[in-house]
This record gives sequence, structure tokens and C-alpha cells, in this order.
Amino acid sequence: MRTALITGVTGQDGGYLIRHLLAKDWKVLGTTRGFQDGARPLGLLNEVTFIDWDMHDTSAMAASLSLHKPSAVFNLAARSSGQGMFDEPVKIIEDNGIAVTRLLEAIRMSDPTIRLCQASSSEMFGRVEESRQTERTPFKPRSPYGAAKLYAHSMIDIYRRHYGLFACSAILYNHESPKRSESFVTGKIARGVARIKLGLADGLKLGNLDARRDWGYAPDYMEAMYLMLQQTAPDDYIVATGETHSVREFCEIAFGHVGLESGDFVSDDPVGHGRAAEVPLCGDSSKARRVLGWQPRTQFADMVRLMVDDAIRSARQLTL
Ligand code: GDR
Repeated sequence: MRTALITGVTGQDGGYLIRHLLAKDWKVLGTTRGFQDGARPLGLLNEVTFIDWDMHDTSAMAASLSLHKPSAVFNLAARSSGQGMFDEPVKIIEDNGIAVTRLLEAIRMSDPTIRLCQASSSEMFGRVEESRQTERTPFKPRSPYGAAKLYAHSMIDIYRRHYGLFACSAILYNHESPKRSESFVTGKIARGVARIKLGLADGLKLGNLDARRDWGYAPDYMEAMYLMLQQTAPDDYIVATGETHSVREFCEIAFGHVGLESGDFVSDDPVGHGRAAEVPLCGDSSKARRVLGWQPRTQFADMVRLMVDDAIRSARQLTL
């Protein structure tokens, strides 16, 4: 049985990655800073062995890797994204950037055959000039979060070339699921629609409805990360759907799914939710499709509907 370590295992993506690895007969080790809303509802945390892990201590991480002997590490641990991309910039750089260098060092010191997949972000692109980004598009991050992720992405490349580590960077575009929290717009809309449908709320306040995103389905993206570590050589891959949709479209499908008109319920949030870089990023995932044989399986509208269905189920349970 092969063993994988997932850092930040209790976030949205962790639960889906656990499920994917278990289905492939892997043993799963996990680390967490605290329990969020990802893995617990999937009921899979009992399947995970939690290990001691301090992302600020290279030697301790190396010792832990030597003790538990994973052959793959998925680095999902990260600080503040979405609205928090400018909050606590020093901590963001520390945890999303420098911690990845420590992890690379720990792997190099303990067992350089360990394969690493880093969860990178489309936020690294920032102010893009190409309407569809590939792995060759220049990065111009516009937030501390994007800059920290880019630093980590660069170190992955450096360790791969200089030390021959099997380290990959998954350039993940927005990816959503029923586990997405309300601090992200999709989770907020899905839960908002559920409350309105059940008579628990009478409106939903949102920021920029014209903002566009390349939104994919989180479980599909975890499959791509898994596939990256199954190749004969390490590389970086864009993981995206290649189509963008607006927040308004998301709302129309979500409300329409329960027989309501979004225009009757959505109003402007005066606090605003603008991002510094309101550039519609759209990823070209041709390389992942060609080399990994990967493709996003879940269509945008289907994802919106399943998020709303899940939010209604959860809201009903809470009101029982
Ligand atoms: P994002 O995600 O910033 O793209 O980061 P988020 O869902 O927060 O925002 C998407 C877009 O929706 C607009 N928006 C609102 N956003 C929130 N949160 N709340 C609102 O009420 C609202 N109204 C409109 C935002 O302005 C924005 O344009 C995500 C995270 O997953 C990061 O970790 C990841 O790196 C990037 O995607 C790729």
C-alpha cells in the first residue's frame, strides 16, 4: 500500500483528495492547523492518520517524513485566499511561500524520492495580457497571496531542476463544491438561495455581479493533482475549464434551479467585494488534457445545481 501525506487536509480540497486516494488504495496521512468545513462532512477523517507537523520547522518536518515514509506529498496548506488575499501579508508570505521552501528542504534531507504536488493558484497571473493563460504566460501577481504562491511555484521549479526532485505545481483556477465556505462567492450564493427557498431569508447581498471567473469542480481538480504525480517526469500544469462565467450567471442558474428569479432577491452589498485585480482569468488546460489525459467532468451549470441542492439539504437539517 502506498502512503500519501496531505497538508491542510481539512480544507475544501482535502476531503475530495482523501476520497480519490482511498479509492486508489492509498494510505492517507494528514496535517491540519484546525478543523474547517471540508473533510469532516465527507465522513472520511477517520480514514486519515494525523501526524505531527510544524511547517515552520524544517528538521521536524524531515523527521516526520522519515518516520512515516510517504511516497507522495500534496501541499494544500495555505493561508487566506479570496477576500483575505491582502490580510496579514507577512503571514501569507511565510505560510504560502517560505513554508514551501522548508517542505522542499525537508524532502531533500529526508527522502528525495518523495513526490510533491503543490497547490498553486491562478492568482499568480494577476494582471494578464493574454486572454487565455498557458503554462508559458508571464506572472504578474497583484496580491500578497498571488506573490507568495508565485514564490512557492518558483521554488518548485528550482528544486526540480537543481536537485532533481519530483516536484509539480498545479496551477489551480477557482474550484468550488458544496464544501465551499460562505467567504467565497459561490458558497455564499448557494447557501443564500437555500435560505430564501426555505423562507429563512428574504434577500442576498453581493458585490460585483459582473466579475467573471473560470470556475471548476473541486473533485475534478484533485484528480488532476493526483495524475501529476503518476507521470514519469515532474512538470507544471494549468488546471482550468477554459470557460468563464459571471457572478450574475451563477446567481441566475442557482435561483432558477429552485424556481426563483435572481433579480427579485439579489441586491448590492455597499461594503463591496471588489478584488484588486478584477481581470477575468481563463485557463488553457490543453497540456493537462494531452499529457495527463485529464478533463473537467462536471459542467458549470451542473456544479451550481448540485451546490444549491446540497445547501438546501444542509439548511433543512439545521432547521429540524
Ligand atoms: P477569488 O474567490 O477571490 O476568485 O479566489 P471569491 O469566490 O471570493 O470571489 C470570486 C469573485 O466574486 C466576486 N464577488 C464576491 N466575492 C465574495 N467572496 N463575496 C461576495 O459577496 C461577492 N460578490 C461578488 C469577487 O469580487 C470576485 O471577483 C479564489 C480562491 O479559491 C483562491 O484561493 C484562489 O487562489 C483563486 O480563487 C484562484
